[in-house]
Amino acid sequence: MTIETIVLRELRMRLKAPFETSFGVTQARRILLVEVVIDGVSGWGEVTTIESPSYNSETTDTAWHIISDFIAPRLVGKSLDKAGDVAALLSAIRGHQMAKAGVENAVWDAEAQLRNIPLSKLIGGTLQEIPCGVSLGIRESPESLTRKVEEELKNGYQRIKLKIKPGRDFNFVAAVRKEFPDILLSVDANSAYDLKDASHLKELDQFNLLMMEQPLQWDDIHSHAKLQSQIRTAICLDECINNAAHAEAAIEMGACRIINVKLGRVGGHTSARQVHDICQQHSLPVWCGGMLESGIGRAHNIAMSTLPNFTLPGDVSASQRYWGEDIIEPEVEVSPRGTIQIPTYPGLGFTVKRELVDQLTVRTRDWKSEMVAQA
Ligand code: OSB
Ligand code: MG
Repeated sequence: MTIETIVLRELRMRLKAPFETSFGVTQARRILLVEVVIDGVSGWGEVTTIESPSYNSETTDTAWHIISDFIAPRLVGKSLDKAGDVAALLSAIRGHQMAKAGVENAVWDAEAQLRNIPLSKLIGGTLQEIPCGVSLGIRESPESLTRKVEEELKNGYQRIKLKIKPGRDFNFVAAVRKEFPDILLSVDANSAYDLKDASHLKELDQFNLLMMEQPLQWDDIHSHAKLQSQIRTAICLDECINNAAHAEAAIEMGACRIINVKLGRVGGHTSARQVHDICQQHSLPVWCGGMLESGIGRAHNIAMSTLPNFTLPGDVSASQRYWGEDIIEPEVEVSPRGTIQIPTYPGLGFTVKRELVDQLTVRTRDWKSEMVAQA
């Protein structure tokens, strides 16, 4: 497999509705797409950074810089045996997992197409369909949140996750739980609390939540271990886990009982598989997190979610919840039972709508290997 060309594109895509987390409101996304051409075949990846360094330390612009100045020049023209070799070629670049993942995952898509198998098979996936949940942004009132939960339950989603922050937590969760006593319900704080809030967070124990996601600092595993020993609700780590070593440390410290795997945050399919395996060895369930992705990132999430230890419903939901028109065909659809069928076509199993991608693109940069340039 020779990497002939790498194309980096930035797209502007407007969300159908604003999405509020403890760190801010998102309305328009700046999406980075990576296209790699390997032995004549195009593979696609998405860089899942958000616009500001408020989820982790990466942004759309840091990823553009790292891919442009370090990743693409290192990879273009290289010959590889398999996509699994990309991570080692990039290991001298510290951090920047989302930038690396966007490129590595494009190579995975290309390899699966070249081998004529679905990407889910190439990475070792076994599930034929995956269970889906939704992540609901912070809303103005407990009543409007409860109505939104009702709507998504009617759509079939198997698990509801509520974004919370100080002042928008107890009453909101209480209202939803009162109306829906038996649903799988969880909360995600995106690092909005402090260990000093332990007794406040303990109040949420009464709502029988499936989990409480990343209540404390984005990079502080140790404090989560202290909190987990004081509350009954299972802690799920998101922001804290960037690789398999972090997962192992968190598990051994007792910092969480569940881990959310995000392909971008852990650096791509190779690392995601390692995080998955460590959790499986310790009997910890995992699920697939989301970053308001376009269809391309969503398709990669679907493939990853077929690994056998993805036993809890993920945040991978239908394209039409986010976009007027998604950039893949068919769009991602969720069945009335709250599941996504795994595509059986080679690679990602969805077609990229190139014309729409071109219309939405605001900047492009490409790298061609010398052999292609001379031809
Ligand atoms: O913590 O899961 C998160 C969106 C942006 C940043 C962080 C998170 C999220 C989501 C969105 O919860 C989930 C989705 O893509 O639907
Ligand atoms: Mg989260």
